[in-house]
Formats: sequence, C-alpha cells, structure tokens
Amino acid sequence: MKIKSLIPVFLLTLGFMACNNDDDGGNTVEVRDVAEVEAEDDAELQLYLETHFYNDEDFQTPTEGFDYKIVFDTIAGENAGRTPLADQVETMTIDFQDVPHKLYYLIVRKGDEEKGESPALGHQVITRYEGSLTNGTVFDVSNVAVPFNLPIVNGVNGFNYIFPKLKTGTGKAENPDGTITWNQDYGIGAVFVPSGLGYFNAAQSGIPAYSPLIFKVDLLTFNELDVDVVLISRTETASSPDGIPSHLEDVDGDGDPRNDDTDEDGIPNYQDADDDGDGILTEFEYDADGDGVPDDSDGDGTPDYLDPDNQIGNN
Ligand SMILES: [Ca+2]
Ligand SMILES: [Ca+2]
Ligand SMILES: [Ca+2]
Ligand SMILES: [Ca+2]
Repeated sequence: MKIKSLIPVFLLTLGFMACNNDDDGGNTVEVRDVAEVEAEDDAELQLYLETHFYNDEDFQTPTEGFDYKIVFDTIAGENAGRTPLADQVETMTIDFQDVPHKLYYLIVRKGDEEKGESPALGHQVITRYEGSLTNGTVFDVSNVAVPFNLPIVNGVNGFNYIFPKLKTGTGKAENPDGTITWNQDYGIGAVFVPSGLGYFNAAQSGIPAYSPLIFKVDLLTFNELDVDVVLISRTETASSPDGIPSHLEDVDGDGDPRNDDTDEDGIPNYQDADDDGDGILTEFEYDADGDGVPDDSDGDGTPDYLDPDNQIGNN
C-alpha cells in the first residue's frame, strides 16, 4: 500500500522538476515556426533600437573616473533629443534553419586602429560581457576577463559575430598591487540577437523561450586555438591537435570554420584530426618536409592534407 501510494507522488515530482528545469539543457517549449518567430523578434529588436540610446556622449568626452561601460536608456523626457540606436547600428544576416535572421550590432569603440587586431571564428576571445533581455533584465554578466572559444557551439550563435567586427587595444599594464588594467583602447561593442540566433525555444535560467538577447562586450585580447579530435570509440573522442590553428581551417574563407568538412563525415576540419579522411592524420600530411608551406605532392593545387587521392605511397 505504502509503495503504491508513493508512485504517483514520485511521478508528479519528476514532472514538476522537468517543467521547471532551467539548467543547462534548458526548458524546451513547443517548437514554433522559425520564420514567424524571426519576424516577431525583428519587430521587437527594431522597436528597442528606435526607442533607446546609449551613453555616446560619455564615450566622446569621458570624464575622470568614467568606467567605459555601455549604458542603454529610453529616449524620453530630458533624453528626448538623443540619437536612437537604430541610426547607429549596422546589420548582418545569419541563417538559422535556412531562415535569414538579422543581427544588429553597435561599434562603440572599434579598438586600436594601428596595433589592434580582429579575431575570427576559431579564435579564443578574452572578454568582459553582459547579457540582458530587451526589458533590461540582466541574465549574465562578467566584469572580469573570461575566455570564450569561438565559434560557440550549442549556445548563443549571435554572440560569435560581434568579435570579428572589433579590434583589440594596445595591451595591459600590471598595477603595483598585482591587478591588471587594460589600456583604454580595446574594442567595445554590443550585439542585438534574435532568438533564432540565441536559445530559440529552449528557456534558460533568467531567459524565457523565444527571447531576443542583447550583449555588451569588451574585446580585450584573443588567442589561437587548435582543437582537433580523433574518435577513439563510437562515443568517445581524444584531443589530437593537428598543428593548424582553427581559424585557418576555414577552407572556403567565408569566416566560419563550421561549414568546412572536406571528408563530409560530419566533423568540420577544425575539429577533425584527419581532414580528408584518408587515414593519415593532418599533422603528418600538412608539412612533412618542414619547409613551412603545405605539401602538395601531386601538384594539383590541393594540399595533401585536404587531398584524399594523395597519400604517402600513392604519389
Ligand atoms: Ca586545428
Ligand atoms: Ca567556412
Ligand atoms: Ca571532417
Ligand atoms: Ca589525412
């Protein structure tokens, strides 16, 4: 009797937890039509951009102690004459499930024009950031520098695209107390992300399903990555870097290494330790003669590591 009566309670509890599970996996609600959601999100973002401004005057003439943080506010009252973000943002178009999505971004400070460099998808960026909803609610923030490996996979795809638009600054200085101060010339920007390039129908902690997202970022610096893996069983992989930085494994040069998969095995080259699938690891085919130039043994213009016809003993 006791056990029987416990079962429905147990099931009820599980059901409740599933409904309120807002941990990493997200709480997935009904999947809506992507184009329909995109249109709603774009309208919401446009409205936000038309009715809000940022503290551009503070950045133009910084007062002592200015923290170089972007502040958005509503155009109203004493701020009625401020320039709407809509007049200052630029756009790019990124597909989600074959539906073009408009991403709006704001360059507040590009970075150092002479010494600064722009990262690509494939780099690890070191950034401070803040993520919020269009109602201003902040769901995530880091005021200390943290690393993100680009491209972000299974996260906010829209977050990736602001960084290549910015440049780094001239570096940092260590203070007598051991803390770091970044020179005030690194890139600062924001990106306005439709939910299709965010979490779409998967609610997260502090983020309802189908929420457009806003991220403010500081691009402090970036590093090269080399993240290739080999399959050691059907479900397990082992790290096996191939010596080619991820951002240089963008074979078609479109700025995104996720769509370059020479052997079409579903693993893009930047994660695949054997790009052409010929059984010889890229690290042994790339520059076997060590002259710093990728080898092309049969001279057909396709380097050996991307050329399955061309392997040792098959020249
Ligand atoms: Ca690599
Ligand atoms: Ca590519
Ligand atoms: Ca592959
Ligand atoms: Ca190979």
